[in-house]
Amino acid sequence: MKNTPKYGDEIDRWEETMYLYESALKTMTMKAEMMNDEFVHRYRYNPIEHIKSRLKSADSIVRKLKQDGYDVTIENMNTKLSDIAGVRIICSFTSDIYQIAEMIRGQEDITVLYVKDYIRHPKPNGYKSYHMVISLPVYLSDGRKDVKVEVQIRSVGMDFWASLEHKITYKFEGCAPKALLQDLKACADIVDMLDNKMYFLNEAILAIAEEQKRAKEQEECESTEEEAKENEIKVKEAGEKETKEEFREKGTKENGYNEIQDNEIQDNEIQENEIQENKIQENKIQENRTEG
Ligand code: 0O2
Repeated sequence: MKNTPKYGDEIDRWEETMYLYESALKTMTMKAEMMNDEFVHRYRYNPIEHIKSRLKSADSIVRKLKQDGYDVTIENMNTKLSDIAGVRIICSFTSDIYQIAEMIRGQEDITVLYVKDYIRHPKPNGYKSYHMVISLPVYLSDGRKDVKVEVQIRSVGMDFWASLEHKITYKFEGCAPKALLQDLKACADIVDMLDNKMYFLNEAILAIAEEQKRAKEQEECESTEEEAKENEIKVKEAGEKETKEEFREKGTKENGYNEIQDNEIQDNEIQENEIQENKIQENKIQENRTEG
């Protein structure tokens, strides 16, 4: 690294600064993608619908600094603005938003500088979103730099409303007619209701799926138990049969018991049966006589 020129020697500070923000943006986007991948891998569920990222344009940076009463300098740009690098994470449900925020908070190399919860505390115009301004490290050849990134986490519904609201109100440069603003607020309330309905619908679907999974597991468990019992009986029967055969074989070997003797036993059994039948016949004749 001895002959490597320092950044300031080759490119101006603006480009270096923007390079840092761009790197931080890539890192944060990748982190969000990996969080989603982990969810899919662990729970077969993706809480993130999509991720958008943007670097604030030079025009917007200058406008915002002027608007807030600051001189347009790189120093002020780094210290007074928090959203030069912005990542927007669009989630399926409101509950996913807080889960993703927790996961971001839990990352060791991320420092949460401040949070603005416009979901629990919506803006008067109806704007809802969860904002986190974080700082994460970017590693350069001459060391580590901590860079600010604004992360906006919101639902599909909230994003739909904010995009259209931005487009509509932008045209009026802050002087939109009151009726239009009221309509936009009414739309925000509808979006809110839809978000809630979708959330409860999803909860109900998950509960049904969980119940079905449990029932299937129970069924499988019961059939395995039944199978085990059947197998036990089969094993027992096979064992008894084997013991009888072993006994017979043993007898053959030890006592000179042979097939001829086997036949003799069968003959005895037949004779015993005949005697039994004769007795039954005699009893019947006796009964008939008594009746007569
Ligand atoms: P763009 O073009 O999206 O970048 P801070 O940044 O915390 O010092 P600020 O700017 O008041 O102060 O922060 P805030 O309130 O968190 O808003 C930052 C961003 O949130 C905005 O950036 C918008 O993207 C979004 N936002 C905030 N309020 C609204 C709103 O009422 N409607 C819509 N559609 N978006 C909103 P920029 O720089 O304004 O715009």
